[in-house]
Amino acid sequence: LTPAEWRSQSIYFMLTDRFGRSDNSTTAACNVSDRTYCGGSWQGIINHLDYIQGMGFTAIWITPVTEQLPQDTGNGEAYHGYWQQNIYEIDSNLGTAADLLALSKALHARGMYLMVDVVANHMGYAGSGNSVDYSVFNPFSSSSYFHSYCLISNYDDQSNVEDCWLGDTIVSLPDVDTTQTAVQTIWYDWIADLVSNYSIDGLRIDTVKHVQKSFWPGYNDAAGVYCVGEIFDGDPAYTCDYQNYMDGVLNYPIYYQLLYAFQSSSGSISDLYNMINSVKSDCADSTLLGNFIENHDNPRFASYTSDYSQAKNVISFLFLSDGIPIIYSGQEQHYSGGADPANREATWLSGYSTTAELYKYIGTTNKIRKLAVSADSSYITTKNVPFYQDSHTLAMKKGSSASPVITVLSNYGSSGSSYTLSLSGSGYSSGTKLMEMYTCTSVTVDSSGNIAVPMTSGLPRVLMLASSASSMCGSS
Ligand code: ABC
Ligand code: CA
Repeated sequence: LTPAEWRSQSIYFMLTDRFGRSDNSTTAACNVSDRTYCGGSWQGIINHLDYIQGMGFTAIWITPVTEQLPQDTGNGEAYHGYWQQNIYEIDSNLGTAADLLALSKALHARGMYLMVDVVANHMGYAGSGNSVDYSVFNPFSSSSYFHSYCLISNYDDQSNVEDCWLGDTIVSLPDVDTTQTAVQTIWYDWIADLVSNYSIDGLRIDTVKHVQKSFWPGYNDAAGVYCVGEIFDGDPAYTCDYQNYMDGVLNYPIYYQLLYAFQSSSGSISDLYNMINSVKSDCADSTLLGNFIENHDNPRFASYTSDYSQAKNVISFLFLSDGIPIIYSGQEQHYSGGADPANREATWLSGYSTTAELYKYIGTTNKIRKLAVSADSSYITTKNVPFYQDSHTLAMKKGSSASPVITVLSNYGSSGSSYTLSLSGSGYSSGTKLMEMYTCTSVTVDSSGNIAVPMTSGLPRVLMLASSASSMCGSS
């Protein structure tokens, strides 16, 4: 799938080991602090595709599929998939090659897509950097394929970040010397084969900032599908530059400001407002970024605030601003685990409830976004414009200038009062009939061009042309 085709998708991300089990158990124990395999599998994902599609997702992103270090280390097992030793075999803890292929086919049969996480920066070894037995790796079975051992010690020094090793003295992440032509050839051939063998539609690329930039265009080309890179950094100037070397990047700059703005009613709306504009100007194309508020490396949103309205505001932002929305499995169940490994709860322990409040909210929000895409052919490529802010409220518009979708967010939380926000600056002319999509409330633009937005309980509001809204709200 091309970058242009990915723009309108929405992605559900899971650790394969933690989403669904082949036996469909909803009670099998998974003690996150053990950091061991809990029994999730590719077949388990196949078994629960209705649950994912029921929220409106059109794609899934799964953790790496390659064969991992086999030990139970002081840091646990390689259940997350980022400690590979043999890139030509798959992790048998997660299933067989036939199972992975079956997952790809099952998705395609539903018109859905498969994104796979891949690692080029390192392999994994149970032991300190001085003790590595390189013969366990396939390929790269000698130290000559690697940068010499040093742990990353200074994130402000880019050559230290690229040439030294991630990991610690318990599990080393031997750092592949990606500047060697022979290494580049191996990786480029490998990624082309992986994509073709499993009919993969997109890639999430791990540890992008730990590899020299010039490595990535060749990798992205060889993959031949949309690639979104992980650059774990909140500075838009730093992170966006990588979009000059691959199709898209995970939107860490927005992640932090979105979290800070909505984790409490005193969060800064203006910092988020400004960051929307910074990302738009620093990134080559903000509509190809991957938007998220949770992942397996950071504490869950609900660990910062248990408030459902604040959780809904960040979800609405992810879906209705520029970029591809990504929801991390368990977010729809309002899971609240803190830092790694607590944020890696098994989804099956929720019983896959489809009546959970955020499960339903995500479904509605996916519908609104799909409606916006189908009603306005320029919606998905037109850049989002923030146009109103006060200390608790942000309004933004996206789509054709004649009929943008307007999203109004607030950080008051569920105890927020009911009031009418007189919203100016939308660009809609007086008399235009709009529909508020979460409540199906009709609103007519007044004679001064203002919109009387009915706010309550800190909930998000989304307005679009009433004439486009009939499939969700009936005829107006
Ligand atoms: C293991 C244990 C954990 C233990 C940890 C020390 O070691 O399991 O319990 O706490 C995998 C596993 C992890 C495992 C690691 C290391 O391997 O999933 O459980 O942790 O063995 C990716 C993946 C991630 C994966 C790896 C490794 C990479 O998403 O799941 O981890 O393949 C760095 C990397 C980033 C990496 C992340 C975990 O570490 O750059 O690729 N993620 C700063 C740095 C970042 C750094 C980040 C976290 O800290 O700049 O580069 O990410 O360590 C903002 C700044 C940011 C700053 C943050 C903290 O603050 O703008 O730059 O990030 O304001
Ligand atoms: Ca490196």
